[in-house]
Amino acid sequence: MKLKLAVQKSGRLNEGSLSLLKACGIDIITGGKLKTESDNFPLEVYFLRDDDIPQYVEAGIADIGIVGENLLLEQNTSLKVVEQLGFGKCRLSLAVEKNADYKDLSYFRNMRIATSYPFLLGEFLKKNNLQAEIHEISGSVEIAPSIGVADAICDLVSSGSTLMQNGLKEVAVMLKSEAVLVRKKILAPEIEALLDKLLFRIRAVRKANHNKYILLNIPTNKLDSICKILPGMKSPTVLPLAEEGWCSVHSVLHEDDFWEIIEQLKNEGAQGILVVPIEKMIL
Ligand code: PRT
Ligand code: ZN
Repeated sequence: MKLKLAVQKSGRLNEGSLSLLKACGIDIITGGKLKTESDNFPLEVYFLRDDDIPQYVEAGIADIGIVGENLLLEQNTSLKVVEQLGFGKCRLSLAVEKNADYKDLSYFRNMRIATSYPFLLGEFLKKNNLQAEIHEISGSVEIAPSIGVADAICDLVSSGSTLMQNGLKEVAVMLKSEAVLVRKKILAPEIEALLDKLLFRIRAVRKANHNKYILLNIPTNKLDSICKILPGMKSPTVLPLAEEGWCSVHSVLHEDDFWEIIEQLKNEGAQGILVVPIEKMIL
């Protein structure tokens, strides 16, 4: 039995999905085919348009899939999100013409808003008690205001450069999104076990991406105060240096605390600080 995974064939989530598999030690042969399999993990991969992935998983043609949360919410499916994957990050935002006199959401009252996300936009307008005209278009939403078919847009934004190039400004963020792993509600026990195995690997990779291995030299008499600063997985590893009165301390830092902790370590007299990426982290 094989676990069947649907990923985007080409587009913004394709590379991230394939790199994730690679980081999990799963080799697959890619090359324009619609279906491929791994020779070192019981996995079959289907390459599809992102819009079709939720239906394929709901119908059980694939057991799991990788899609943007934005798409999942727009399609309003019953699929369960098993894991946030940390790539394909973007936001669904409302944007208006750069020179527009925008103050608050009431600006959108009775406006024509172009979007490929009519469901989410409709919900957002309802929640904010706004009546506006939703103009659904499937691509190049950002040119709608300049050609006069809409007054504003609701679209995905990541760097913001597309909005800028089209003379628009982002004025409200409706939701934040990233790629997620979704699953069919009920799976055969053997498939469920394969999914657990894959998830174990994905979590180890994701955890490693959020952490850094740190090595530093300190005067031995500073050991106590330095150990209080370093969280470590259990407690830091301490090794004596050839030079009398000095030791080397090894530990793991989370990216969120990283700069803060480095600062404190330097203030305590740490020297020769090395920071190294971690490939996998299994706790
Ligand atoms: O062919 P297929 O149907 O599979 O692909 P698609 O063209 O429908 O989707 P694709 O590849 O564009 O996007 C797939 C998913 O990537 C989306 O559903 C999001 O979850 C995620 N994602 C992340 C983005 C962006 N960032 C993004 N910036 N999807 C689209 N964009 C577009 C946006 O629509 C706008 O046109 O990029 C432009 C804005 O980018 P910036 O960087 O200029 O702000
Ligand atoms: Zn699509």
